[in-house]
Amino acid sequence: LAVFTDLDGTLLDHYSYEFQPAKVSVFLCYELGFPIIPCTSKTFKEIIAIRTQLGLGTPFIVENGAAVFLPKKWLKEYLIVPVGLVEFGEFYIKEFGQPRSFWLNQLKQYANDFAHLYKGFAQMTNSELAELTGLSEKDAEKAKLRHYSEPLHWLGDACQKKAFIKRMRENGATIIEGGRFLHVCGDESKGVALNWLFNLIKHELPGNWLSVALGDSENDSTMLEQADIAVQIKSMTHPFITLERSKGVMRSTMPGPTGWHEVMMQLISELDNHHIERIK
Ligand code: 2M8
Ligand code: MG
Repeated sequence: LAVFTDLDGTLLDHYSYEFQPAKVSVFLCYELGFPIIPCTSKTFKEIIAIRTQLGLGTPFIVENGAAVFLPKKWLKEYLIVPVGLVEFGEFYIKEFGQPRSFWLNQLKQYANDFAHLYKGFAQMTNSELAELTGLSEKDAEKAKLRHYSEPLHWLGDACQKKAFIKRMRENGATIIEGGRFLHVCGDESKGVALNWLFNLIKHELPGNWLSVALGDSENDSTMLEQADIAVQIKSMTHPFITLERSKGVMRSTMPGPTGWHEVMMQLISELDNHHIERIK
């Protein structure tokens, strides 16, 4: 089982960014050899800090599917030869997104009349962002170090938001909603990045792989549509998002990491029974 997981509001608590309630099931995944692959709107710098805390050596997906980072060590372990990837320190990168500067430019050029209705990460100080999110100033600084997208704190009403989204769409942007912010980016998505990475895993790693995707917000819908098993984690800020998939969706009754633990324990025991049934 390859576990593709959103972080904020899913594996991490919406307010405290802690993952403690899911610790047991995270370690159970390690034991079972299930790679945990963060697929998040967070930046490279933010994930580097989190994967150290979680003890992860697996690939990860940044800024809502804009790029997949593959650790050189991980590629070597599975004898994977990186073809057509960009080299970056200890990683190889598969890029799907355009540079953030492009989107900052589009905002200025085509949505200047909306400028009073939002505040983007580029316009915020570390302490302002920390205040808005509950991140520490150090972590807020990491969230501001973006490469492919610009999150906006929306200050206008729903009607103005609709008009803004329409304008940006007309100019080639995709606007997706996370737990707190509107993200301005291109047509990359968590779903496309998941597919690319899961195909690599299926082809290069031994075993019969299934993918599970866990997420809590609209920006997770594309990965939830793509995965073999979709899990919706109850959100602290909004109701469950609508999915079009014909295959079933599992839903947690608890939010954040408590819900992650709840569903993963259920899934692991079901896979176990299924496995035992097949052996019988
Ligand atoms: C932003 O992402 C969340 C994800 O749901 C949001 O839109 O509310 C990100 O851009 C991320 O970099 C940051 O850590 C997070 C903080 O809440 O906000
Ligand atoms: Mg989330």
